[in-house]
Amino acid sequence: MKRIMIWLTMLIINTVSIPTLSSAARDSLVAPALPNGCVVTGKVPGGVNPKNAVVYLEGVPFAGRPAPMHKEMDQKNLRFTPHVLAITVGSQVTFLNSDTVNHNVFGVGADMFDLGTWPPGRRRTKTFTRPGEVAILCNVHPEMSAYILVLKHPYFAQPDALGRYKIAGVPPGTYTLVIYQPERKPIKKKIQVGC
Ligand SMILES: [Cu+2]
Repeated sequence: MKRIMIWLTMLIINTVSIPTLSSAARDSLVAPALPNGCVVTGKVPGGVNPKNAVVYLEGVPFAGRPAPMHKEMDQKNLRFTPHVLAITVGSQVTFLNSDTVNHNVFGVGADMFDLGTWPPGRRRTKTFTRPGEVAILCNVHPEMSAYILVLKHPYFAQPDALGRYKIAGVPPGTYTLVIYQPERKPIKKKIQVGC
């Protein structure tokens, strides 16, 4: 309970307006920024592994398609890296194979696909056109798994190693801040954004 209170307090303190951000700050933590708008910052609560979390806002009005991204997911030491990846709908993810064995990539969930099996050093790319959670699996190694969260808007961020996040370009309003973690219930909190 105490931990939750600390987190809520931090959330309130940290939900402040910052009219401009340096491009370096934007690049490190922020999803594709929109011009103007407010910045929502905070820190995920203890007990949440920052590497496996995605923070996003629900209920922000957003028309049209968000800017597509191009990300990579590696397969190294029989693991997908990163384990959790957040992208906008329409984005591409290139799957690498940095191991010395063949790997396969297929997806289950919001998008069902099979990129097949390929040898070390090769790569294959998939465009994600359906929003939602996609579990990424390898049929050569059943123990391998990862998650891609495909979002219809740019109001999300993946926390840094310390759990800090920044979501930029948010219009003023009342929204639900969601901390997504695969295979766990999302943590939700109403927040007021103003700047
Ligand atoms: Cu594999």
